[in-house]
Amino acid sequence: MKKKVLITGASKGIGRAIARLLAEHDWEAYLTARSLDELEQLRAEIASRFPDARIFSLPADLSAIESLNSLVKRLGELTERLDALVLNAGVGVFKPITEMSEADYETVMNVNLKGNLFLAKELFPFLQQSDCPRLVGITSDVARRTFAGGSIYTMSKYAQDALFHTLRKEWRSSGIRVSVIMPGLTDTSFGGSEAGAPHKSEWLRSEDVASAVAYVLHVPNHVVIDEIMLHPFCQDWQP
Ligand code: NJP
Repeated sequence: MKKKVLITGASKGIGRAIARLLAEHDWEAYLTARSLDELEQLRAEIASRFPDARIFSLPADLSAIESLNSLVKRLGELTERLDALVLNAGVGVFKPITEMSEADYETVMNVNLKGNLFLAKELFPFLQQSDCPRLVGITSDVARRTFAGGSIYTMSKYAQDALFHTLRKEWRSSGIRVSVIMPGLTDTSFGGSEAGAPHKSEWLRSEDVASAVAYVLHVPNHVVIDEIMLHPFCQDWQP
């Protein structure tokens, strides 16, 4: 029986790499992000490599509760069970606090916090149907450090860390193993930047973070990996 995973932010970057790797490991994958075209392109690519793959595109805007609820409804028409939930979608706005607007705050918090919180809440019944459910949150090393120009994004990642730690405590009695992965600089198009730009050549690849997710999901049932922090060696990380 294939294990089933829902991956948020699967259209690009790290989420896309997670989807590819878990499909290689024969997971049935439910992929969500706003861009249906990119999800469908990924689904087609995986299907061409693995003819037995079961991949579903479920577009949704996680910052909008109606869209999130519609995603959960469509998922419920396809499956009652999830063995894993990978909460990876995230956005950032980077500028000094003196230039931050309320709209910037809402852009970041509505995805990174509200979306994660309420999607986790709505998918709890699906996870309960699994004999070894796992939740993986992709946060950031900025859940443990601050930097100038990163106020709202950093606040959201510290708060995500608190959310996942709370979920670990609240859902332990339901058997849900909660893991947090904190990547450092990763070569994606995050924040509207250019993936593959020369200055990112030594950064983590999306595939490096995906490997950490696969590791966390493939440990024996009696094991839970609480946290993984990974950096490119070129990043001199300081708390
Ligand atoms: O970013 P990117 P990454 N509703 O921009 C989706 C963390 N991280 O892969 O909606 C639903 O390539 C978006 O899809 P779409 C970071 O904080 C990264 O680098 O179609 N989905 C896309 O699939 C984040 O939590 C770095 O545009 C929404 C995905 O989110 C995670 O890693 C460093 C959405 C973002 O893909 C993945 O980021 C670090 C919405 N409203 C932590 N808005 C790094 N890259 O350096 C966006 O420490 N998405």
